[in-house]
Amino acid sequence: MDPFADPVADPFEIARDAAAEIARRTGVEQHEIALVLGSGWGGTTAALGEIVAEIPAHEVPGFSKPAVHGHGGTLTSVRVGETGAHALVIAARTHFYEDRGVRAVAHGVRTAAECGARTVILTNGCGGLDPTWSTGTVVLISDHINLTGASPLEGATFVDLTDLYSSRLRELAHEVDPSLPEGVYVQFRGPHYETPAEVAMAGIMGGHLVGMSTSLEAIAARHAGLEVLGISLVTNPAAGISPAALSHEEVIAAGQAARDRIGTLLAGITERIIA
Ligand code: 8IG
Repeated sequence: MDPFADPVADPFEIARDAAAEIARRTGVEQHEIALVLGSGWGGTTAALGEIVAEIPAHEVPGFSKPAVHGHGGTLTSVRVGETGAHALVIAARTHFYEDRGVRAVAHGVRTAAECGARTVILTNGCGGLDPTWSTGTVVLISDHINLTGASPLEGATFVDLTDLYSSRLRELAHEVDPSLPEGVYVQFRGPHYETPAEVAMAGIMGGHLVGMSTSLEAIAARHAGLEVLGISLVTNPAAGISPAALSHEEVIAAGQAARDRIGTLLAGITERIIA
């Protein structure tokens, strides 16, 4: 039974239950940072450090079995590099298009906050609008345009989204790799990819990346008091940017080809943030 199917259940209480279960199963009292791994990023966990415990996500309140091939379905506690700090790696994202509602979409970052995290790194695979961004290009998210028409927040919850994608954390990421470009992420509902006309619209609006995640989670994370870093892996040129059709297989292959490089990058950034 999906706890988010009950309209009177408190989503923040479900996040507290999830955090308690994670602490019990991992033996780790506090996870100082959380990472949400999107398409293409699934192979990067081991690069972050020593794996302390790996939990099937559906055994933790509010998380479900993965809906998509290439999305892991695990929650992993990692001791980061040579530090004593722990990262919670969430390879169990719920997308808005899965129709479990915004509470399920926000659950990962709310659980991270309840686990003691101060920072969340949101990663994704996405389409790129810049034709010079070849498959495998990593882009720091500087801002977003949320085209889902939804919010993870309910009622009169007014949250400031200025500097949502922390300029401080982007500077730290640039210390690890000064060459990383930045771009505006445009979240569509999906699950279909865009038409070329929609991609052209995203560009006119000021977007550089198109995807189906991250924006709603970033809003929920800010509301939960987390500092947010967003990192995109361009797994395909957005529709109409290249003459080729889009496929999910292409996305998975791009992630596999980039695995070691993006694992090293993610580990470097995570250590820099914790230090
Ligand atoms: I991976 O081109 C991946 N996810 N909306 N568009 C959208 N989502 C994506 C894309 C893309 N590539």
